[in-house]
Formats: sequence, structure tokens, C-alpha cells
Amino acid sequence: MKVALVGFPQSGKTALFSALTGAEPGRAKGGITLGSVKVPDNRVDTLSGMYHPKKTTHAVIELVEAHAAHKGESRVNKSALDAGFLNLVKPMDAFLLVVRAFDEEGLNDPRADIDALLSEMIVSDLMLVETRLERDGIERKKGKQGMPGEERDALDRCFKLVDNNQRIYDDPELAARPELRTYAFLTARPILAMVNLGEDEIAKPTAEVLARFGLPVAGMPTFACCAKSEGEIQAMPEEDRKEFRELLGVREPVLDIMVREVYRALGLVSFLTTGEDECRAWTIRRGTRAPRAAGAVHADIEKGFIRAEVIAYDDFIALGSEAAAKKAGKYRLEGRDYVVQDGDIVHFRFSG
Ligand SMILES: Nc1nc2c(ncn2[C@@H]2O[C@H](COP(=O)(O)OP(=O)(O)O)[C@@H](O)[C@H]2O)c(=O)[nH]1
Ligand SMILES: [Mg+2]
Repeated sequence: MKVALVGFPQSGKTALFSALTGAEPGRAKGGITLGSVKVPDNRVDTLSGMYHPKKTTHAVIELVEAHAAHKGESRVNKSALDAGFLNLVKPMDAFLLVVRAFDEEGLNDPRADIDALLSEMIVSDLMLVETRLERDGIERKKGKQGMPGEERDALDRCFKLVDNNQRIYDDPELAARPELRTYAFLTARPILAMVNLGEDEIAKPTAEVLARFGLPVAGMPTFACCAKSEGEIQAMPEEDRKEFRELLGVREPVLDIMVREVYRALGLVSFLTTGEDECRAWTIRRGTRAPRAAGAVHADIEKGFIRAEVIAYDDFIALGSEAAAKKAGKYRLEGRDYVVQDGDIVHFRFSG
């Protein structure tokens, strides 16, 4: 899964990037900085403690800092979301808007910033959908066939939404339509927001702080942190972090909050694989069937899929071993139609 941090300069994207990835903000390559966020998952650590594998691997969310939005630049002369930016973010699964609320002079208006970023994204989609519909109209006038009816219908519906200053994702069924996939509309994907607070606000209840700014925007998962402090905490030895968080009044690491919100927004779950070589968590969309999930591990396993042998993590822990789980009838053989659940420990059988 890939998430792009999008925001105006000086909003704290780099600070958040470092806090989440634990990496020094590297030099941007081709306008973006790439990193990966380790998905916190106690289950992986527990399994690793039992199997003592050579390798322990957490699921990751890939994070991109996109350096493209320029506050206040005229859309006519140079859009904040120019073509280069649009290309960069095309492969993203979700966007995290980063907005600034740490100005000491009180010049913060994170709500206005979110609205501005959002309308840039909506305008970008509007221009795309208009162009395509117009072109299709011209083709038809010439007596050519034009695009398939379903595609045209989907684009018409997209047009109605974005022309009405709404996101395509406001209609999730429409946003998921396969005919729209190639268009890569920005607002057809989940958009979240992170309000970057000053140090003096981090101990306050999030809902209260957000409400003061007129947030959240309807339908947009929004959270807050102080990216600068989070980065400082992240740079400490692990055993000191908890105490320092308490000292500052930070209830939960922004990493945990971000991962939870992204998982929820994208409908993600994790399944687990165990063994002497590696204990590992894998990310899939909720509702993924076993062969497809196997494909997350390796394409050959999906191709030669025979069955999945599954123990729910909680059963495994309660019973203590695979043998005990088998005895208790908690070791299941599942076929191609099985929908893999969050926390399933899976062994795939395949012919290769
Ligand atoms: N007080 C405060 N300053 C921050 C916070 N996050 C970032 N900054 C500062 O704001 C400036 C811009 O941050 P940066 O992460 O580079 O913003 P970017 O342009 O969006 O990548 C830097 O001087 C940061 O130290 C924060 O949460 N609180
Ligand atoms: Mg930056």
C-alpha cells in the first residue's frame, strides 16, 4: 500500500515523514522522498518469540512525500498540482493531507488549507473528466463509436460529483468501478488529514482541538499530532520513548494512529505466516480470497494454489501450539473461496 503526504510547503510533511519512517529526511529523487512505515503488530512479535525465526518482518505501508503543492499560486498560471505531481501520485492508494496548525502567531487555518488542497484535487479531476467527455462527444459526432456506454455513464456521474465540488469517493461504489481505473482520479481514493500541532497543544484531546478549527471535514478521517515532537521521540532509545510520551501528554504514537486510520480507510487486514525462516505479516484488502492472498507472498503460490491451512491467531495463542490447535479442531483446511481474515496464520499448499 502506498500513501502520499500532500500539503503546502512548511506544513511539516518532512517532519511527519521522519517521525513515521524513523528515517532521516533523505534527498528527494525526482521530486519525491520514499520511505516505508513499519506496521506495528504485536502478533508478529509474539510469534517471533515462539518460533525464533531467522527473520521477523512486519507489514509495511510505503510513504511518499510529494513536493509539489505551492500555497497561493494561481491555478491559471501554475497549478499547485501540476502534471509532474499528478504523475508522481498516480500509483498511490491514499492521500494524507498535512496541514499546519503550529504557528505561534495564531495564523493557523488548517480548515482553509484542507479545503484548498481538496479543491485543487477536485479541479484536477474535473479537468480530466471534462476533457474525456468532450473528446468522446466529438468522436460520436463524427459517427465514430466512442467509449463504451458504461464508461460514459461512470464518467457522467463523476462529472456531476466534481462539478458540484464533491469527491468521486463520496460515492464509494462509483469510485470502485473498474471502468474508472485507468483514469486514476485523485478524489476517487481515500483522503485523510493530519493536523500538525504546536508542542503546547499535543496534550489536549484531539476532538476538542479539531473542533476549534472546524474539523473534521465530513467524510475525511482526521487526526492530529506534533510532528516535530514525534520525531524527537522517535530518535530516542526505544525504552525511553514511553516515558517521554507520558511527560508530554501524548496518548498514542502518531505511527499507530496513522496506520490504524489508513487500514480503516482502505479496508485493510493483515494475515500472518510463521516458520523457522521467517515470521511475517502481510497486508491485503478485506474480502480477499485465499489464492489472491497467496499472491501477496509469491506469484507462484497463487498460480499453483492448492489449499490454505489456517489457524486464527487467537486460537493459536490460546492453545499454545499447532499440534494443540489441530487436536482442538482449530486447524482448518480452506479452499479457493475462503476469505482470509485478519490475524489468520496461514500455510499455503501449492504445486510449483
Ligand atoms: N512547532 C512545530 N514545528 C514544526 C512541526 N512540524 C514541522 N515543524 C517545523 O516547520 C518547518 C517546516 O517543516 P517541514 O517538515 O520541513 O515541512 P514541509 O515543507 O511540509 O516538508 C520546519 O522548521 C520544522 O521544524 C510541528 O509539529 N511543530
Ligand atoms: Mg519537505
